[in-house]
Amino acid sequence: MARRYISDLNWNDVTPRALYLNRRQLIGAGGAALGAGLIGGATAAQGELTPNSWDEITSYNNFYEFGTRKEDPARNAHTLTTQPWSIVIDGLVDNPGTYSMEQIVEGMTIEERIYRFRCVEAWSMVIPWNGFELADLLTRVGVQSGARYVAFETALRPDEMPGVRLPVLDWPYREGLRLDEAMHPLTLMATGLYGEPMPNQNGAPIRLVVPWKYGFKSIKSIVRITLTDTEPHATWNATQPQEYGFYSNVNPTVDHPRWSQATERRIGDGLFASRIPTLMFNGYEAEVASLYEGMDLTAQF
Ligand SMILES: Nc1nc2c(c(=O)[nH]1)N[C@H]1C(S)=C(S)[C@@H](COP(=O)(O)O)O[C@H]1N2
Ligand SMILES: [Mo]
Repeated sequence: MARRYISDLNWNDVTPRALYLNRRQLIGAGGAALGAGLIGGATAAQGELTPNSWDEITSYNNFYEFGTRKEDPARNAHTLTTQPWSIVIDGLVDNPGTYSMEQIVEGMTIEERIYRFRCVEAWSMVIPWNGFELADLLTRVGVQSGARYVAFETALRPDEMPGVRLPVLDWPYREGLRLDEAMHPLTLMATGLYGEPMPNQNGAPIRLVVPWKYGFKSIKSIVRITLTDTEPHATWNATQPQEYGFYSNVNPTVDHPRWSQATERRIGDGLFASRIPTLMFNGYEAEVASLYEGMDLTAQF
C-alpha cells in the first residue's frame, strides 16, 4: 500500500501551500511510528521519495490537447473551463448517470499519495497527488458482474483546446484498464497536487493516476467512465499498436521499439546527472505483480 495521509482536503479547497506543507509535516511526523508496522511493504521506499517541485510538475507536461511540446500545456491550458464539471458514468453499472464533480467527491476520502511517475519517453518525476481511490467510486456506482474493463474519455472542446484542431491523435483522448487494475488500491482519481486543486495542465479537475504504468495511461480531464466487457479503445495503442500496447506496464526489460526503457532521466536532476535504473512496474512490483501472473509481458506489453 502507498503511504496515506488522511486529511480534510477537498477538490476545490484552496489551501495556502505553506500551511498545507506544515500540516503535512505534522501529520507525517505523528503517523510515522504508527504507520511503520501497519502498512509495511512499500512504505519505506515511498517514505524516501522526494517530490519534484511544483514548478517542475506544472511546467513540463504532456497534454496534447494543448500542444505537443512540453511547455505548451502550461502556456495554453488556462482556456479549459473546469467549473462546472461532470462525468458520465455508464455501461455495466447499477447507477448510470451524469455526476457533477461535487457529487463525485462527496463522501470520498481525499488523501495525499506520493507516487513515482514514469513517462514512456524515459523521463520521470515524483508527484504528491491528492485524490481518492477509483475503486471507491466504482463501488459506489455498482459494477455489474459482466464488467471486465473500464474505459475513460477526456473532454473534447475545440474551442478551448487548440491542439485538437489538428489530427495529431484520434480525439477524444481515450484510455482503458482491466477491471482488476481499476479496482487496485494504488489506482487514484487525482483532484490536485501539493494540496492545491489540479492545475489545468495536469488534467483539471480530475484525472487518473496509475503509478505502475507509463504516464500516458493516466488520462486527464475525464468526462466519461464506461464499464464494459470488451477491451477499450486506448489512444496510443490505437495510434501505434507496435509501439504502445494496451497494458503499458513500466517494464525495463521490454524496450520501446525506438529506445531503451532500462533507465530514466529524473526531471529536475539536471542535464549532467546520471540516469537512474527503471524499476519493474515502476517500483510497485510487490503490490501489482500478482495482477499479471501467467501473462507473457513481452507479448502483452
Ligand atoms: N487527455 C490527455 N491525457 C494525457 C495525455 C494527453 O496528451 N492527453 N498525456 C499523457 C502522458 S503521455 C503523460 S506522460 C501524462 C503527463 O502527466 P503530467 O503532465 O501531469 O505529468 O499525462 C497523460 N495523460
Ligand atoms: Mo508520457
